[in-house]
Amino acid sequence: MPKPEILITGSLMPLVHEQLSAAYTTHSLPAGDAADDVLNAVADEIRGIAGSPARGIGANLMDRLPRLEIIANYGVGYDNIDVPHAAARNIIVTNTPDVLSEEVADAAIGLMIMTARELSAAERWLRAGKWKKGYPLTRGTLRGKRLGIFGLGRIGRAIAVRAQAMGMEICYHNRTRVRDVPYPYCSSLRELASHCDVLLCAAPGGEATRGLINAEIFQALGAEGIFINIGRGTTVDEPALVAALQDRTIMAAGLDVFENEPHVPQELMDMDHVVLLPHMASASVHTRNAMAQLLVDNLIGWFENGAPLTPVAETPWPRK
Ligand code: A2R
Repeated sequence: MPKPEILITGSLMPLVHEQLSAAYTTHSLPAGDAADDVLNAVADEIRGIAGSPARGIGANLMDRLPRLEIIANYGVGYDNIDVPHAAARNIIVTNTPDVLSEEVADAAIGLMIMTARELSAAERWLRAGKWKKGYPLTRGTLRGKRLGIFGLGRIGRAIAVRAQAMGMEICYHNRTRVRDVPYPYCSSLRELASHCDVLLCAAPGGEATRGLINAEIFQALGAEGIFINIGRGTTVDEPALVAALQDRTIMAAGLDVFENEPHVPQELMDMDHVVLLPHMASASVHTRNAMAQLLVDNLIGWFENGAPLTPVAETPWPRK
């Protein structure tokens, strides 16, 4: 039997390249026009994709790969993939849940503290030699504050546990109420925003959440409110967020994700009451290796044992 041929759509952790090239025939998909040369040469043989989150995998690419069976995505979010199209073609999509939840939750808490207590602005102040002038007391605090989590899934729950240990009250909004948590449920995002002091987005991207966090939500969060996003930038109406920060509709924001990465609007760069991170919540060597290993194990599980480890809900295995 010839080895399965795998397309790698971007630069991934070294272990992915090492393990996949040891077990399979691999092909890297370059950026730009050079991609066509690779596809012209190998498209008919590709049975699996190791997917970089930085690259979209749309219907066009899938339909150039007639033997494609599985797309193993590097990341828990998979809004870079046209999953309905994959499902329609019986292509399995896998992601990397759980192995990053604690790391992302750590980063979310760090970002929340940085934002409320102005830690990065204070460090800039010190480095500018201004300590003697005394840094102003921060208006923001997490003492006595309520955290509203939009997306109480694996990551959201890990954040809630930490925030509760810090003395914060928790409330949340999902489409479906979670039965096994003690936190109050808000039946809409707007209700959540008006009920909390810190609104934290840990929901997935994609069409179902696009632009949901908009001017109305910032209005509901209010002038003492803080917005934190470690989910996806597309969930936010970014111009509305810029306006809400500029006119102080909300107090501050901490953002690890943006609508059009790696582009960050200059207006956000120019404001001191915003903390900006380069989509790095899961980005430790430890956790990225765990994610990379799960990606590889999904491909091995499929090609060696006929069962992926972590298929996404839209492409369940065994098939329904
Ligand atoms: O709505 P539900 O009951 O399916 O709850 C999910 C919630 N969620 C939403 N809530 C309100 N409106 C929506 N349109 C909506 N879509 C999803 O987000 C669930 O509680 C949560 C997602 O949790 P998990 O599926 O366990 O994902 P995980 O591992 O926590 O990662 C969340 C996201 C990733 O998709 C990446 O974008 C980012 O964090 O790294």
